[in-house]
Amino acid sequence: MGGLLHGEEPLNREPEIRELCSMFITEDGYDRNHGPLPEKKQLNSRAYRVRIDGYVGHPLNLSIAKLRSDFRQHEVTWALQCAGNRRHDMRTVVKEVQGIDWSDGAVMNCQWRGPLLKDILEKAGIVCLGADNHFHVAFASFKVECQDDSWYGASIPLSRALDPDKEVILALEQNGKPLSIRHGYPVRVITPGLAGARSVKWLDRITVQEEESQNHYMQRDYKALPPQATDSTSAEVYWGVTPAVQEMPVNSVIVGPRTGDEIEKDDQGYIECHGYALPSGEGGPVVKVEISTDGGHIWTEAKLEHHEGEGKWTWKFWRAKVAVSPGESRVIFSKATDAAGKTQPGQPPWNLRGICYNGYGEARDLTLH
Ligand SMILES: Nc1nc2c(c(=O)[nH]1)N[C@H]1C(S)=C(S)[C@@H](COP(=O)(O)O)O[C@H]1N2
Ligand SMILES: [Mo]
Repeated sequence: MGGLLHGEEPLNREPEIRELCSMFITEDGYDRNHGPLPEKKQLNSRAYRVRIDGYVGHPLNLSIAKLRSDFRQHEVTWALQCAGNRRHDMRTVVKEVQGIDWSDGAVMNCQWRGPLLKDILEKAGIVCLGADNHFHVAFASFKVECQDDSWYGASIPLSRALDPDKEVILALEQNGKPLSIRHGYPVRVITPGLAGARSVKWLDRITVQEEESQNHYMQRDYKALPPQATDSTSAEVYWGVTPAVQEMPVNSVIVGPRTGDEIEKDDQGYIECHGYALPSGEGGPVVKVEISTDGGHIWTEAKLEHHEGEGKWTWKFWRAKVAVSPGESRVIFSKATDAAGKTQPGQPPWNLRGICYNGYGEARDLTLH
């Protein structure tokens, strides 16, 4: 495990970006933890149970064996990302923020496999709540104490959980193998399109309820506060009125060259650049990536690579040859657009926690020979 270690306790790290992007299906994903990893003995897959309760006809306690054998297994490939991915750019391009200094590697494009949450809720006898209900499905893990709460939790709208097109699953496998402890063994929620914070690891309990999860990480973190919240004190009045982040925005990152690189042009005066792009939570796949070498005036379309298993939730690798005049302090921007027409803004509004940053992808301070 190389890469950029942001902290050992709790474990927070991201792979080196070029290594991360050397494969379409990510093997060594980033780690984001708000508390310690549970101990192996807490995760004995024979004793493990997931409780399903709340507004259901008959609460269930499902073993891992049952999750595997009593339900159809569904596979989805999704680029799971932390809402704090690219926080470094918001901090340096816009203004200082609070939080781990994630670069561009808090994302992993993996195959996830397990039963659909919808099938499990139906087995528990989801109570008829009417089409326009505003219920939520809350996920909780009580295995370890977190930094700002005694447990970890999140929720998603019930309507999303029941929509088969949203492919919300309880993942038992990642890339064809049982989950690793780091990524939630023996079972984690997988919520394609949403902030990674909603994909609760070491899942203990699923509750259908009227209100959102009341966990700290749902109520007082992972919210894009308005710019008027400039420090912890001024943020106080905004936590309760700002919606929790769910869908992630369309995004792109330049993986090569990187900020500060020195590069040589080819015989025709071009340089190669490449990177990844992510669709918005609602509108994948990415259908276009454009590159600008003049500060965002003229854009050149990049080539999109095709990979087996790509789809509406996956990332997209892109590659472009662009002309850049020789000299120092050169800047390249990237801009992605998805099938729904969602496109990256030059600079999104600043928010205190530096989440959901999706300003143009960028490589700055390039020296060109
Ligand atoms: N139980 C638990 N689940 C959790 C977290 C956590 O700290 N504890 N972190 C969340 C956040 S903020 C993210 S971005 C993802 C990270 O998943 P990973 O560590 O597998 O990359 O898990 C989510 N699920
Ligand atoms: Mo996260």
